[in-house]
Amino acid sequence: MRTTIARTAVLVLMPLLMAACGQPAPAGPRVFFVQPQDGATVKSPVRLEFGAENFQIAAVPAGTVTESRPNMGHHHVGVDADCLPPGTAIPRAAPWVHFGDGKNVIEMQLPAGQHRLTLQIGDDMHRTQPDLCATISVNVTE
Ligand SMILES: [Cu+2]
Repeated sequence: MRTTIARTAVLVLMPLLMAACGQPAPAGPRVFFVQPQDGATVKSPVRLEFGAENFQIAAVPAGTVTESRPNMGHHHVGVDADCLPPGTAIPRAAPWVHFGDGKNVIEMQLPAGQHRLTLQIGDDMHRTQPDLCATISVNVTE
């Protein structure tokens, strides 16, 4: 009797659970390191590769840019830097590197030791966007 009730419950609940799982919440934009992995031990020069989802990576238009295109931007890497708050103009100076050409890869020279790498999206005006930042740690060996 108890088994029957349990089986019935499973038969009734499973389709509901599967239906719930089959409909993922709408995914927001995301930026991440394709490589290296967080916590990796790497040799300099270190190949950094960036990925983005639900957000378009594009080169900054040529000439004077006075406004940003929506949902579009480029990568920036800060060495031993933290995520800047949304709406901040990313400095055009160390420790930040701009990828205004739309690239998503670089061979970066890093001194040996533990480093924090922050990947942050900036729009055409190089301003940070909400939730579009990721930080990893790497251990660079000689
Ligand atoms: Cu920039």
